[in-house]
Amino acid sequence: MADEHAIEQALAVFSVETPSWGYGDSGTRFGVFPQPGRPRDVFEKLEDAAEVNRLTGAAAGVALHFPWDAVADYAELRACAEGHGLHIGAVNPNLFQDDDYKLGSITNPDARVRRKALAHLLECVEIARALGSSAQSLWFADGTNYAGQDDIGGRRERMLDCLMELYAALPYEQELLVEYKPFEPAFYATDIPDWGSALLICQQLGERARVLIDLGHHLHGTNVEQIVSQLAAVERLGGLHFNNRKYADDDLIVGSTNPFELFLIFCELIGSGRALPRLTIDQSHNVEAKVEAMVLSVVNLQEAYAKALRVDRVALAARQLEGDVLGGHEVLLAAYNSDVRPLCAKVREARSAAADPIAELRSSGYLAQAAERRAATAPITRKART
Ligand code: PSV
Ligand code: MN
Repeated sequence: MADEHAIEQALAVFSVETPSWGYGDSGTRFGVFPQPGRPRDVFEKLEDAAEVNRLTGAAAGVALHFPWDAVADYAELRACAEGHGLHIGAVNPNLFQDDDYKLGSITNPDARVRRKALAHLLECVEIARALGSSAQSLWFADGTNYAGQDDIGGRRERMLDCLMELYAALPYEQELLVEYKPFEPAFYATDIPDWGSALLICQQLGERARVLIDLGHHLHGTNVEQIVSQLAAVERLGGLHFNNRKYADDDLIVGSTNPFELFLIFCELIGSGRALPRLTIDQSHNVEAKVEAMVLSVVNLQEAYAKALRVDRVALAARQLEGDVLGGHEVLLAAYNSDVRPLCAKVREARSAAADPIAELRSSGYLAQAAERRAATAPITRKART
């Protein structure tokens, strides 16, 4: 059994970024069901993020999405975050909603569209600088729906040209995270379909370009923890986007469908012997209560990490050396089946957070108060936005 004190120390500094887009209105293409009191601008999203951090003690970073979170005064936004005890996490440029991007953004056959996409990426570098963010987190919806629609190799070259310009403009403190996804919204050839493609791009760009793994971005049966291990080994694991899925990119609460996979991912992160990379929740809540969903996701992450910390690595290595196939598996199961809830509650309390964050959220009246306050005021962004 691993040393409990060391586990507590590791849990005490565990932290995950929550996504601004997970707090606001979102849904599916079939409908959006607005929730009473939902935040209407980035300032109100920060209020909700601060509540998640207050309850869990492990969510001080907030990832932002632009232009969704655009404001006129980034110094004001940064000060607002800091006033809540938060900091701005990764900046996520959005190159998937503008009409111009119908045939792609940085891969578009039209040079004008590519320049527009690059200009947005460069704008996000400046936004990150103003907000004190240390990462650009890139996901491209680019791809084709039909064979012959565009030249696959040509698209890759156009993409690399743009990304090389972006990389050259990155200040030293910013890293570049590159996400991949096999399909959706493109259904024939997504331009960065898998971790190998993302890695090749990163290797071409430079050492501050790393791959970001989103748990919802794999075909069924993919061994995600093995990808974690491979990328960590070559120091190209930039981070993870946590969510859970049953079918495709479902963006459900972390650990709700496949908690064992989550545990195994943390086992590989710890086993790599490196510091944890940037960890971010990437969820979009449709019918579930948004703040509660976020709190539960952080709690599930804390518990998965705690279980992985409990793996008896000496015993595991011994079983593996002996060729004891199920012996090693049993060592993992012993940690996975242990009850880490009291330990996590203790660590949260030591961080001045809640022993039982969900119960505390429900009894605190936070949501009702936020709804009342927001109903009585105009969103701040309307005033601040250009
Ligand atoms: C795309 O599915 C994605 O995972 C990317 O990370 C985006 O930035 C995020 O979702 C929100 O749209
Ligand atoms: Mn993602």
